Amino acid sequence: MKRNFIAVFFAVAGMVCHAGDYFVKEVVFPAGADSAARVDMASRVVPTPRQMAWQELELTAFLHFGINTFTDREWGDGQEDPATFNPVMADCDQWVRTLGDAGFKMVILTAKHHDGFCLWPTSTTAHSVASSPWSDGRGDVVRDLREACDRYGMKLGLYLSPWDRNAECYGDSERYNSMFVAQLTELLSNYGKIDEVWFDGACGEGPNGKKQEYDWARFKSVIEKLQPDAVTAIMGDDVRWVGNENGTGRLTEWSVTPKMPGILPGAEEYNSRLGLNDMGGDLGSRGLLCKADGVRWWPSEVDVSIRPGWFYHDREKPKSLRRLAEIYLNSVGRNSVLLLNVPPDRNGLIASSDSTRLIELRHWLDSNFGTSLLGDVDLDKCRGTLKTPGEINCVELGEDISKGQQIESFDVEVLTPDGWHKAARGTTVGYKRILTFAPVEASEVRIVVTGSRGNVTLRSMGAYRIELPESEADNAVLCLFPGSEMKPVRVNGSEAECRGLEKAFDGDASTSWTSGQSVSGHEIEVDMGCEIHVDGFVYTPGDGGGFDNTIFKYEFQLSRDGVAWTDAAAGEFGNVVNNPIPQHVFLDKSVPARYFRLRSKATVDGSDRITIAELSIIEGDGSD
Ligand code: FUL
Repeated sequence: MKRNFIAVFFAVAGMVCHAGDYFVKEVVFPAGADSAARVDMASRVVPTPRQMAWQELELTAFLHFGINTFTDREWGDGQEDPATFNPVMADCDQWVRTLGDAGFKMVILTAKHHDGFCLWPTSTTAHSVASSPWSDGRGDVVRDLREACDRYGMKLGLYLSPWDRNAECYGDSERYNSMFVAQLTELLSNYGKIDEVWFDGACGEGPNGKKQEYDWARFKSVIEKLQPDAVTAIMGDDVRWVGNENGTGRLTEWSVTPKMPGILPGAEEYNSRLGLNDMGGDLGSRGLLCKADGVRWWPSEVDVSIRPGWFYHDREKPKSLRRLAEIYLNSVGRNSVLLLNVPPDRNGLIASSDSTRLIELRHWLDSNFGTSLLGDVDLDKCRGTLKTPGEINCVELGEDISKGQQIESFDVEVLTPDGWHKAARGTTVGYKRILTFAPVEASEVRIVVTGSRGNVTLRSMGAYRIELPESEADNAVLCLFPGSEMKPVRVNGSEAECRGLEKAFDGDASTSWTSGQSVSGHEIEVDMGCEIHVDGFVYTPGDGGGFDNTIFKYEFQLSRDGVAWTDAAAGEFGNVVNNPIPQHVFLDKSVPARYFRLRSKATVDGSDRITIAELSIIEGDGSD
């Protein structure tokens, strides 16, 4: 590999250093660089010390806690009464102890979510814990968590939502940016060492449709000044969102990517020119390098909740151990850091069902990955000998990323009693890659690198015989009224428009119905054929959710006779765009009805069509 290429590089987004043969964090390709030069330069991009420290954490935890915990919502609208917030038994020690015992190395608290309610007594707004009855208005969740982290040797990160649905000045860009900087300054000055600052990408309109223009450069400089060791995530340039909220990393995951962080000027235009988006499958191939202006070390973080929603909801249950084990393999095992959300409940405690699940996860990790079956390992030769010949079904590999990310493809070969046998094939490795395969009797394992950008240096190699936990259902079973009994009556007042709507009731989320066009919203009216007690409904967006025709604002009406209607619920499917799980809406009380109407008042992308994969009615027994 060429090592004598003199690169011309410059800062796109602040500091860039050149350490010997390496480019720390980023490099811009010189004009006219050919593909070999680009690949060579990309292979010499390495993480900053703070990115390296972050990557080594592997397991980090999110704590979504706030007003939504008490209002049972995912996105508050900022109109909530601070009096609602009263976690009478709040115990940050319990949070940190639970997560520490499970092996998590950092916790990130939602100091302020989109509803604008601050979990610390800020001087910037009255919409905070200081106006709540909790601890007579003298409580401070950030302080309590800081102290607990210090007691248990846990790192602390903070989520501060740029989108603020409470701030009166939101949308008045200058004024709000100053308020946000003041909030950031309080958090980064008064609570000790902060290791990650998490800015969400969600951004809505301010009052009267005003668009808030964030001053990302100013926010970044506050962080650099007050917490220079903190990585900045998502709307930051140290840590990249993996692109989904379901716990799945890419099979091919390049930490070196041409994708430009959204906080940089011109990022949107540049990324779309290169066909790069958060959810894209390819963020780092050679083909992309050839089109790019440069690349940066911007590794992936997989954020996912232990429960269906981000905030605690009584009716939801934690994911099964099987699912969590898969999430580990698909995140940490795919060159990402896992950020697992464990939301405290209304008492201010991590629910026992969740802490039990976390302990199970720890046991599963220890018993499956605690000790490698390899004895002698020669990392230079990429091979290892089993302490005792036996069955294996998993290999774990790591590159020494202080020398960049090199491997593009590799085979895992094992020496069986019948000779060498190819057990698995992979693409990228990066900091850590875990591959599983059918159990095979082995005495030696070797990695055959079939494609690389530069010289490969392995950091670790292990072999295991892992056992995935038994599959079990993830969620509480709700009583859903049979879809086969649903008779569509009208769509937007027309019987003809009901065509195909049965796909929304067929119990198969892989089939969906899409409406015709209508700029004034949509209304679906359905006859269930008999009167039942309706407790709520479940909307499953079409094909993976995302932006396509997904309903955002809804109204739900019920009727006993199809003539007189009552308003049963109205609201928005908060966060449906990022987390397109089935959206459960529970009514305040059970309502007897035979007919229902679902109205879409707005879609997430402004589309004039709606798509429904499934629409179900939650049937109650008449008791509230
Ligand atoms: C999303 C937010 O909108 C969710 O509410 C949650 O905080 C998640 C981690 O990020 O984009």
